[in-house]
Amino acid sequence: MIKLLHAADIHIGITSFDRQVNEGAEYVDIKGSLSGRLVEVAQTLKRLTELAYDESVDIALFAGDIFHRRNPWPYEENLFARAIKDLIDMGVQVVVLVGNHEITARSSHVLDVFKTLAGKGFHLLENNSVIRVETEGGPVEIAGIPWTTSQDARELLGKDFTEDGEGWREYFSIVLEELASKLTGLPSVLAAHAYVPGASNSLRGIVELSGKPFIPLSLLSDTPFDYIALGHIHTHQSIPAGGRRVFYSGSLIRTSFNEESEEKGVMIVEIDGKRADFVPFDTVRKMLTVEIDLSDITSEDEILRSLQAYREKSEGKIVRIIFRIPENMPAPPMSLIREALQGAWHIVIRRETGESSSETSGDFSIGDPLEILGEYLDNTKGYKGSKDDILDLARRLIEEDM
Ligand SMILES: [Mn+2]
Repeated sequence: MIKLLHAADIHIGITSFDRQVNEGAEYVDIKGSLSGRLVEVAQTLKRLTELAYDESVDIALFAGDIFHRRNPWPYEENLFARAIKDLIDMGVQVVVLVGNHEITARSSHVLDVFKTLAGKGFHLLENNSVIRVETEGGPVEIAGIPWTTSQDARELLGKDFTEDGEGWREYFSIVLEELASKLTGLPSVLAAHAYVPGASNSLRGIVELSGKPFIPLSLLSDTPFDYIALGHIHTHQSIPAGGRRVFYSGSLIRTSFNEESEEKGVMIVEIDGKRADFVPFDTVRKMLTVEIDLSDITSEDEILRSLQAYREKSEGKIVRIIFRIPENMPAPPMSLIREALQGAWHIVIRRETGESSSETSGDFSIGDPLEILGEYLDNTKGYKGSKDDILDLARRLIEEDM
């Protein structure tokens, strides 16, 4: 039996809902205070390697977006390097697929540095290809489809390519056919960093796909792979594709309030067997949304009491407070909220009146990033003429950024 650990979307370096901490030096190799969310990622990666050991897995497959930024700090790279080393030391073959967060406009990307480990138990899937991986349980063939851009599709299909469902179907059917033709009948896995139709995000529902690169389900159902390991969508889920085992492992930590109620973890799979289990991790920071209606509450004492009811529940969590609030009333002061929920890890305030809503994180007010960018372009020499184009590009980047 050949055992696979499938993880994705680790996003090392993500700093949303962060705060600085002084502990965690045993996980992250820098001096002084450091990002608490980075420590969380490090602890979870540690759990991942322990699970790989306990389960005696043969292969650890990371289906893209290891890093959050295209230019991570050296200590963030070090974190992943250590995980690779731990896995290789215990005889696990490490396979890494390139995700959209790793891709740059240049031909080089952040995962390049790990290529020096090729042949030592490390394998990088950076273009559509099939590799053969020798494991203690026997050989396996792993096909990879890294994050795909319109440019990739245009290179293959020329100017016939259109950025819509038909275009992507044509592109991926050629890619999948070619990958399948390279298989020799060994146990096989397909790893893809991509959208597939029907995939959902637990709060927002089915992910909107118009214009985005996606692999049609019927193409996945028709492939011969024993297991399909997906990355990109952060909600862990099984994708119904003609009885095939197709899974998003989901992100390793909670990255937005859409994921508040989700478990985070990895898949443990017998490639040539039946097992495909999700294993949740307890090292992942929890989130809590609290809704308070202020239309009848006015005195600070009452507000304090209504918040204090959540004191215990909010302990150590990333807390979002939604105040339903009459139009002209200000949100309660942050100092009052902090006093009521002292043990909360990070507090985000959302103010909802009948017509509008706005969000405050800590003491800082966050506007719509596109609005802020627009304002910057208006006030900076040389950008005025191209404002709309830049905003359009930024909008696409933000939409892709998951
Ligand atoms: Mn992604």
